[in-house]
Amino acid sequence: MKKALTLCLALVVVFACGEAREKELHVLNWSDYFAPDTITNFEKEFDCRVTIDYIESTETLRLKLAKPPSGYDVVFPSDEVVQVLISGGQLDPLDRTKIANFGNLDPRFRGLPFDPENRYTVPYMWGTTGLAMNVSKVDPVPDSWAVLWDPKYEGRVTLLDDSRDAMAAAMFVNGDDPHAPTAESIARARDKLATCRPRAWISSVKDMLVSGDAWICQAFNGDAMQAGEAEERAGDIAFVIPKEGGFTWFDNMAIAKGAPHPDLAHAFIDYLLRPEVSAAISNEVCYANPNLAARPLIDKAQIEDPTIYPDEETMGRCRVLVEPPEALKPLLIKAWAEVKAR
Ligand code: N2P
Repeated sequence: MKKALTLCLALVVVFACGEAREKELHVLNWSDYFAPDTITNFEKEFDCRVTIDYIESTETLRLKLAKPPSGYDVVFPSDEVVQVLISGGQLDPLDRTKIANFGNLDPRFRGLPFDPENRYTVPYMWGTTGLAMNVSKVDPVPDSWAVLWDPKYEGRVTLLDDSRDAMAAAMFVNGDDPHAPTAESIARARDKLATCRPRAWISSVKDMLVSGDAWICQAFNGDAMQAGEAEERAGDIAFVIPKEGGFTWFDNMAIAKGAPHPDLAHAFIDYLLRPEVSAAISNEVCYANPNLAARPLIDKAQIEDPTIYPDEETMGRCRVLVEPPEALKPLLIKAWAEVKAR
């Protein structure tokens, strides 16, 4: 009897600990990428605590997930890194029976080439990378990446803290193709970046644009829009895709390998796919939303805004930056380290 009691007690303790562990969720996401109540509502409904770490670049995400288990549950990788994470065993496959709201997604955004059966990833938001600027300070509105090197704006520009994006801007200015890098074009981009005097290498540019510290930023379209919505900057912020070209990207939700709280992780992804939750996020963060069921709830002004949903001509000038060939990766890493060390 005593033995049986002890066993029962032990089971209760194990069960309770398991439950307690399920009450936490560790998220790794880009900044300014949820609505103010997205997390608090989830915490209330699922009676749990969510902790969020923020990434500034795809490299940061790659590093944080490099040696599973990373301790993260839900992570938000961009298209370019998904295949590397899958083949490196850094993501756990999704259990789609736990993501009933997957069906809310626009079929056009399902099965994208980096995860053709959505075994590991579910689309979150998509957007473009171009130039955000404060038009009360920048005149005329530039149409080229070259403005980042204009001495008139020295110390007032920022570049993304991401080797691919920053090097790509330099490659465009050098007349090189960022979609087909070579050892020579990487060296030229490094030298070009070395002559740039940015205020900061930063990916979350909203605050610097709003405060007026930065006037021209290599930026994601939604971050520019968010800055333009701040009272201090109303009407001041423009976003352009330079004539040389910009970038399109698709961000995703995924579960990190060995995630400590897989059930809650699935519940979180499913929650983020609810039409009202998803629409509230894009209404706040101003990124294009692949959730078809959310569309009727998205502000009409957003749906009609070509900065968020670009027209065909603009989309034609934007391309997805794909992973560089393996052989060039060490060169890119070294070149970037040299740029940042200056
Ligand atoms: C959100 C940044 C979007 C991430 N602030 C770009 N992939």
